Amino acid sequence: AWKKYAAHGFKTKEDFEKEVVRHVETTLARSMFNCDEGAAYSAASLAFRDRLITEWNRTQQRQTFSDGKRVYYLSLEFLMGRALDNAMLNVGMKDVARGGLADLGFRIEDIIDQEHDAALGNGGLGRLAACFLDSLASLNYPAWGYGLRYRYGIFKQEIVDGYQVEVPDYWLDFNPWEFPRHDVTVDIQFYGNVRKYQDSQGKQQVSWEGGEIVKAVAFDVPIPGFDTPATNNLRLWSSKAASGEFDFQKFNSGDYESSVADQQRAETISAVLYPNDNLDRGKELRLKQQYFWVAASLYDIVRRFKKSKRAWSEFPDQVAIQLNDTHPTLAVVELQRILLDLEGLEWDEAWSIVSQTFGYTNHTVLPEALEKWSVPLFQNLLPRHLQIIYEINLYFLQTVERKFPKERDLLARVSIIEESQPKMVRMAYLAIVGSHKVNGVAELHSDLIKTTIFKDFVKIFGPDKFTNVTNGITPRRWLHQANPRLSELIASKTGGIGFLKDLNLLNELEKYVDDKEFKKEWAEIKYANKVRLAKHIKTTTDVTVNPSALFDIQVKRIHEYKRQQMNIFGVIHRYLTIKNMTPEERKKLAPRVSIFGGKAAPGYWMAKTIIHLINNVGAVVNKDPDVGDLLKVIFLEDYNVSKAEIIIPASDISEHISTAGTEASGTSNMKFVLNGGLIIGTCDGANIEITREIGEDNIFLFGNLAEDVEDLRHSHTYGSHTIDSDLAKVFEEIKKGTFGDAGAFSALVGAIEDHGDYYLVSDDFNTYLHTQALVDEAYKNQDEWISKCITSVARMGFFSSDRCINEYAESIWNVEPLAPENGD
Ligand code: 26Q
Repeated sequence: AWKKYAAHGFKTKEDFEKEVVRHVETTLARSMFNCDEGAAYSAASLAFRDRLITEWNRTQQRQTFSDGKRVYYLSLEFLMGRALDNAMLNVGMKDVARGGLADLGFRIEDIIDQEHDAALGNGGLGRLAACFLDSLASLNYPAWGYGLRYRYGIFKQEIVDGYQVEVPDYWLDFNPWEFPRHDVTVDIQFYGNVRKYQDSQGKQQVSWEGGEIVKAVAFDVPIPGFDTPATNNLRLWSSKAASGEFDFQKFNSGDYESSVADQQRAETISAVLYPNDNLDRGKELRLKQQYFWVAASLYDIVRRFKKSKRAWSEFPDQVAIQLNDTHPTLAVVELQRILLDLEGLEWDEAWSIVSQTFGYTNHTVLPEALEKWSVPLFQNLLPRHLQIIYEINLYFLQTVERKFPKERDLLARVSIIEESQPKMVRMAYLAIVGSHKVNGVAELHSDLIKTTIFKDFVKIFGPDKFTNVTNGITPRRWLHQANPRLSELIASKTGGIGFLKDLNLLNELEKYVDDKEFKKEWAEIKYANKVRLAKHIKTTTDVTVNPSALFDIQVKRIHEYKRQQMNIFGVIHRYLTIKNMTPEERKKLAPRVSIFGGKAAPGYWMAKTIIHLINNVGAVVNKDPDVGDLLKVIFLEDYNVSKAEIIIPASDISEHISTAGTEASGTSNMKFVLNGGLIIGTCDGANIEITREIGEDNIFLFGNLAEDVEDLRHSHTYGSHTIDSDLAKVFEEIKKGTFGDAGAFSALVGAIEDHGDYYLVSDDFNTYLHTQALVDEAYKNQDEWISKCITSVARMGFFSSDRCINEYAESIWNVEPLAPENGD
């Protein structure tokens, strides 16, 4: 199958070279004599892009002619990372390109490295959307992604004197992977008012009038599937002033500046990705972004449906729309508005179509992350939508009342409108009422939402509306692309690269758990990956680390619930222990490199304090001659997708240590294990299912369970809260000023000592240290350690995003793959 599609790619490296030269000399208008790596990257990308276009068009045609159901994945975030390497591997032409580039005097790695990440997301939720696109295309599903084309993605993080500094990520200078569709535009309305009137037939009509119009312009990004010609589309909307908006009156009367200001105001909508993850702050511009994107996407989806000339009742048979968290929930209201106000359907008929079309995925139980919008803000920006929400709520509450008469408290609890001051629209409740399925992203999380935040809705709708789809990751990027040598070794033992499409084939590796030669190669690859990361650490931080040391990595967004603070307190404890040892005792210790990475939301002061502490501890530890190689502490600047591809394959152990019940799933846990690293973690999110799959001997679990968290918190507040004695010693050292001005860290320590230790750092600290000691011991027996790694990788098949997407397709979307025809 691999070779079958080669005809659509380049036949030889000479073919490819020719295309690169052509693009350098014509598209880029440069001469080959001054073709630098940047130009070579652009030309190579254009050459691959050209190859994708044919299949992209054929895929769209195939979808149109087959006239079947399509899936639309609505996400405000798509954390795509780099495209060139991925395109080369998915098309299966990387070796050809390597040869061609070499002939032109370039190393392919250097060319790949020129690309700026497409960083249109914060973290897990955005990267999940990107993995899903890869699986949807690779499995031949007729699917579209819809998102926003931010001019600025997630900020670039710089570390200055130990502090995080945010720098704008301007990434669109030249992006060969997007196609502007200046002919695909939608006018989007905001503000204005609602008028009700009787039409000539005496029918009640509603019209939304006045306000302002902003134009949405489509930009399309091809999504190549792996080992299939199927190439799907990711459509990103960009905002600009509607033509009428550019006010010629003002312009002619000399008020040039204010007409330019109007222009800029329109462009502001798609200007910047909000850098908060797991935190809701009701900013009007964010709501504008949501409506702008949702309205443009629905217009597009409805337009496509209408071309088929089917009855509206068939809409849910043709269209499945998945809401990635509550961010696109306005789509529910917008579709109801289209059917009601514009298409003239009756309420009940429209609502039945709407609620059969949508599915809603929840990604969090954290109360501060649950989206709410103030009613006055809504009223001003989207007056008609607010009316429709009130009506949806009225009908919903009436059915609840009928089913559970006398339960007045229940009505107040489940109302989409929170009766607060000001009143608030609860987006998660709206999403539940407007969808036919609601899913969590790991078993524990899906159980938790049913028993806590959405408990009342399970009672109202019954348990079948709520389901679980455990997250997954694409093995193409997170194994084949990030860890080519390991992928090659696995291919050599499992009968080729088939495992990249059927990850359960990894099972074959269990045969080699005791194979000396295989284990030697395995260890060599891990070591080489660590050398590669050590080099990166040296060039970016100027710290020399020993690749033979145990690499202990925690990379993810910085959040108190993810407990990077517990990790760094543990590191301080290790440092103090080393300082108190005799030279003989030190010789018995396993050298360790503690590596951190991740961005803090710019307004999240406590998270920034954690980064500051990590850097200050590093500054002290890394230059202490008593410690030497035994401990190094590294904070890697600007963690992103392309850096993850270097970092993850180099881990011996990684940390997934959230307070039990707080991390919905986690997905980097899966990436680390798939790359032959072990994990230390709590019984939270997907860690639990990872344990079930790989076996509890192959994971270092510790800490209190989710079911006990509530009682522990209660006892902190109403009982006596004594701090773990080892943690108390760590705090003493911080307070002495060993790691710089103690005042800088008083809030971090105070949150645990004086303010209830909401995330249970002290409760879990002792077992965390104890478990880290077990890790040290286990690492000393390399032979057994490697066996654990191999066994774990062999059992990771379940965590492919292909499995995950097939589950969505079957249990939520009811869509089938559309295989390319023979000879296609
Ligand atoms: C909400 C309102 C206003 C502004 C921003 C937001 C916002 C933005 C991003 C809220 C949440 C997010 C992102 C959440 C997220 O990344 N959640 C993670 O999703 C992963 C994929 O399911 C899970 O693995 C993680 O456990 C979960 O934390």
